[in-house]
Amino acid sequence: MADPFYITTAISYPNGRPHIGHAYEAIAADVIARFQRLRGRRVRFQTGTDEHGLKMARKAEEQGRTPADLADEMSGYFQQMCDALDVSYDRFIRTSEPDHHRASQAIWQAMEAAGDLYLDRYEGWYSVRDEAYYDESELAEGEGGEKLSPQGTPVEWTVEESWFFRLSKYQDQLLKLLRSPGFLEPASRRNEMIAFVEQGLRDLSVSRTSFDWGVKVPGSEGHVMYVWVDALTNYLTGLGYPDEMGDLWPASLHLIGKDIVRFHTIYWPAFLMSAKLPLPQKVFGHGFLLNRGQKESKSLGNVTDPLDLAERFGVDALRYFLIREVAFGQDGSYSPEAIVQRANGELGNAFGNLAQRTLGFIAKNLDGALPAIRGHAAADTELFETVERAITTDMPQAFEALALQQAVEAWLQAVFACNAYIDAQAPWTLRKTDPERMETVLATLYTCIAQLAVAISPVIPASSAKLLDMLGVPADLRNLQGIRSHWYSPLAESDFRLSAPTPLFPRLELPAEAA
Ligand code: ME8
Repeated sequence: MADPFYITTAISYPNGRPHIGHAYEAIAADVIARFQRLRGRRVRFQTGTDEHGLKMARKAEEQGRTPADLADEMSGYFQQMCDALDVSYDRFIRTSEPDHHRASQAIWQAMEAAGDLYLDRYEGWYSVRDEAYYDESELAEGEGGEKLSPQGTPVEWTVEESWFFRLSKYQDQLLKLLRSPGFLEPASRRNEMIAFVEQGLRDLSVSRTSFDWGVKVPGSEGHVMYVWVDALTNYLTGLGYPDEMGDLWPASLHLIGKDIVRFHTIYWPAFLMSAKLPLPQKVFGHGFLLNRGQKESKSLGNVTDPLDLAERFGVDALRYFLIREVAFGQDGSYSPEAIVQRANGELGNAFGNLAQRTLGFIAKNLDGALPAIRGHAAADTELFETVERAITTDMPQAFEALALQQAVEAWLQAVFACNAYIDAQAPWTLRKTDPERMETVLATLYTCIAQLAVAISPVIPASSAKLLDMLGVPADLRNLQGIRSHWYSPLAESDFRLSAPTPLFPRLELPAEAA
């Protein structure tokens, strides 16, 4: 049995409704989780909401409600988004849940037992938007002369009694970790983190006393944990920490956005080192998704609800677009036109039509009976080899390397090869001239289409399942092992009959305002 695979997304702040960046991260993680399941690995996939901290407390105050009430409402939208986008999580964690408070207090006590926590006074800059402390030297100046964090958010001067974590003690170990290949990807994000550690780490303020919306510090009246201490611990909570976590820890992959790499590759490993727990195998910082090249914001009035996009264009069209369009790790841009163009051109014309033509032809001319393979011509062998290479080598290698866009490109090349084959073999002509050859051509296409449907299922799960249902491929064959070779013959000999296919990817029209 291959190693189990534990994947997590960041947990989102439920201080508002989910935006396209949240959808992007959840979908990307889901594609990776589904690919690993397809490979036969035991997968655990966790996502959720990060409900504590000053940002949540202030937003609730602004709205005249309690933070718990705000979190309850908004967390529901995040979970609904995941469900609507076919995100196959095993646990949707909320950090307000009792088992999470218990886990956070346990890791705190482990860090305390290691001698890594001490009480002192914090004086410095804090950004509520980032929930982050910054050094004076990191700050920039805004247009009106005000101080801004490196992320461009406002900072406020904070003075409080606080617990501190001995981050400085872990400097050398962290440098070694950051330099080890594979821990932080893409590699382009490594230098910035290495430089940050090299300039010297200061101990980290890890509790607050000026508000109480958080996990209580054990044995320290009036202190709640700094929100990132509890937030990061969510990755352990979901596995049962502090009880036995089974074989899923350390996590195989923490998938996060580029703005929170520091928390995941410096603070988190240091907390784990202190608590004497194994370190995650990989942290991947994906890029940001922009709306026509611009950051979405209320003032620009370009905030898009991801569920509106899914409703307008279809869940699978949106999922396909996001994975296909953006080189994973880099920033990307989306627009209705770009979604429509990819969906119509690649899903509709290239793959959907291929399936439609082939299945329709079999339904009409062979009464739905699966054609028999009667000997191979060179063109058939060549197509089989092309598809096989895509689904057993190129796509898995790309998915493993988290080169998600390349995995889809490899798939698309194989789809194009099938289209070239159907045009060259012209089964509609063979029907009259050589019906036996026609059957072989259709059987070849049928096999390749089923294999390609399985291989792309992590990206477009619902359409893929619909197609595999139409093709009559049994559930136990819908994995990379199951469709390897010779799986077709028993099916062709069974009395399964294809029905006339229904369209998989209805043609999308551009919304009026964009056309
Ligand atoms: O950072 N494009 O929560 P969050 C792509 N609670 N990804 C984006 C994005 C965009 N435009 N905007 C945000 C937090 N993200 C913390 C995480 S983890 C223990 C705690 C990503 O709601 C962002 O990078 O601000 C992060 O990975 C995720 O969305 C949640 O962001």
